[in-house]
Amino acid sequence: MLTLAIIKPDAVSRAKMGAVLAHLERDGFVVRAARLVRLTRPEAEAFYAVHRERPFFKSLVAFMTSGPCLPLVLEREQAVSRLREVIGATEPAEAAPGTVRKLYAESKERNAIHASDSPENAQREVGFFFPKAELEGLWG
Ligand code: FUP
Repeated sequence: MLTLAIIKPDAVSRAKMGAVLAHLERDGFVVRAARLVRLTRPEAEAFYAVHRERPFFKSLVAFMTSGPCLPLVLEREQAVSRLREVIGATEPAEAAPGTVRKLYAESKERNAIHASDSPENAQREVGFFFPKAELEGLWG
């Protein structure tokens, strides 16, 4: 099973990309695709379109376009639900000990990592960053 993660600009700029990736690999995730990208404003707005009406939307888009991030396609058994467990709560102060956000996030906005929250969203989000041809064979 596949899911989509993004190591966010705060973790990349603080040189925590390798540590976050190692954390995920230790938990059994295998990287099937990866790409260091700097999102444009329209791209970040489209990715987070579901939050368009929320008060934090503008700030979130500014943060997500502030520097490069690393979208990843990750494979593992129960990938979607397991990755959500491994990253921890959105607000790092509330995240369980040992989770990626508890270890590496700075705040609710600058929270180090994104993970798809359902298999349907995983498929949509993988397609957002990785052209179909690149993933041929991955979806089985
Ligand atoms: P999550 O699924 O844990 O990434 O959290 P949400 O989908 O609820 O929110 C998406 C992103 O919006 C979060 F990663 C960070 C940002 N956000 C804020 O900046 N402030 C908030 O109050 C809620 C979310």
